Amino acid sequence: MQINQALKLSFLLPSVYAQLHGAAKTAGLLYFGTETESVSFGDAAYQAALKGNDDFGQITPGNSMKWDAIQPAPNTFTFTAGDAIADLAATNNQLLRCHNLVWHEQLPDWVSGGNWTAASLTQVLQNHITTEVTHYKGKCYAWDVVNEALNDNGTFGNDVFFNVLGSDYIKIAFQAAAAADPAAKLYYNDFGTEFPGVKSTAAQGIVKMLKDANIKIDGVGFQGHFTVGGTPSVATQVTNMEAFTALGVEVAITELDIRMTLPQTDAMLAQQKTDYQTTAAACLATKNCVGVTVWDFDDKYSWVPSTFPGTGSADIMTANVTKKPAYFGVLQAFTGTAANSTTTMPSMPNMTVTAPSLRASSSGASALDKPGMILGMLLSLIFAMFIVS
Ligand code: 9MR
Repeated sequence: MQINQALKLSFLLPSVYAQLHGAAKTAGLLYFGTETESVSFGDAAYQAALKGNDDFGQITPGNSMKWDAIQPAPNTFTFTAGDAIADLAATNNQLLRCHNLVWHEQLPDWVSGGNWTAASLTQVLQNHITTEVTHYKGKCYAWDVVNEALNDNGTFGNDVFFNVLGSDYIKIAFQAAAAADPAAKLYYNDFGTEFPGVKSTAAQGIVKMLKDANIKIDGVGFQGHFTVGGTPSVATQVTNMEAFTALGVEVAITELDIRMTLPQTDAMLAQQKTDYQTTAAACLATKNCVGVTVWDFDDKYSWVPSTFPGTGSADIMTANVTKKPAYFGVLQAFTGTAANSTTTMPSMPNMTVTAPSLRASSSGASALDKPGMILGMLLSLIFAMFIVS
C-alpha cells in the first residue's frame, strides 16, 4: 500500500467520532441528546442505538418525572419509573435533563381540581419540588422547572397555579428547586418561543421577573416541535436565542422533532433534513446554546401520530432504527460538511477547522482540546504507521 493511500485511510478513522453527540462536542456544544422512556427498554435495536455510536450523550425522560408519575396522590411519591431513566443515563454515561416539575398537563386531579388557598397551594408546590429535586439531587444536569406557562398570545395560561397564585407560582417553583439542588441548571421550557414574537417576549419577561427578584434561573429551553418547511431560519433562531442569552441565561433546543403530512415523500424527507440541519446550526451559532435534544430519535416512539393524526415521520431515524436524511442534516450542521452530502465519513479538515469556526464557543475550548478528537488522531497515526511498516 502506498503511503498516501495509508494516510488517506487514516483520516477516515476519526470519523468514528463523527456521530451526533461526538460531533456536537467537537463543535463546542455540551451534548446532543434524546427523549426516551421505559416503553423502549425491551427493544434491543433501539437500546443499542441509544447507547452506542456516540450519537446520544444526554437523555430526558418523556413522562416518568412528571407530577402524575411522581406524586399521583397527596404525599405519595413514586420514583421507580423516574429512577429507571436516571439509572439508564448513569449506565450509559449520559447527561440527564430532568423534565418537569410544574406543568398544567399530566397533573393529577387532586392538584388541578383542588380547593386551594394561596398558602395551601404554595405548600403543595414546595413539597412536590423539594421532594423530587432532593431525590434526584446530583443526577440532573438541568431541571425544566416550569413548562409551558404561556399562551400563544404571551399571556399566562389559566391553570390552577396561575389562578391561585398568579405569576408568583413561577418564583415559588424556582426558589424551591434552587434550594433543593443548587448545582442543577434551572430552566424555563416552552414551545412557540423559537422565533421573535409576543410569546418569546413574554418568556423573556419570565427570565427578567426572576432575575429582578434575585431568584436563580439558569436557562431557557426551546422545544422545537416544528413542521416540515415551517422551521424558522438559522438567523431567526439565532436572533431569538441571543435575546435570551443577553439576559444572562444559557439556552438549549430541548424537544426537537419535525413532522410531516403522511405519506412521506423524498421531497419532504429532504426538506426535513434541511430543517433539522437549520436548527442544529442555529444552536451551534449561538454562544451559550449548550445542546440539542430530539423528542425521541426513532419514529416508533414518537408522540406525533397520536396527537396530530395524519402526520408523522418526525424523527431522525425510522421505526426500525435506520438513519433518515434528517440524521445527516444534524451531523452536517455539527461537522460543517456539504449540505447535500449524506456521508457518515466527514473529512478531518472539516471537523477540525470548519465546524468550530461556526461557533463562538462559550468555553473557549478549540476542537483540538477535545479528548475524543485527540484519541482519534492518535489512532489514525498508529494506523498509518502500521499500514506503512
Ligand atoms: O412525549 C410526551 C407524551 O408521551 C405525552 O403523552 C405528552 C402528554 O402531553 O407529553 C409528551 O411530552 C411533551 C413534553 O412533556 C412537553 N412538551 C410537549 C411534549 C409533546 O407533547
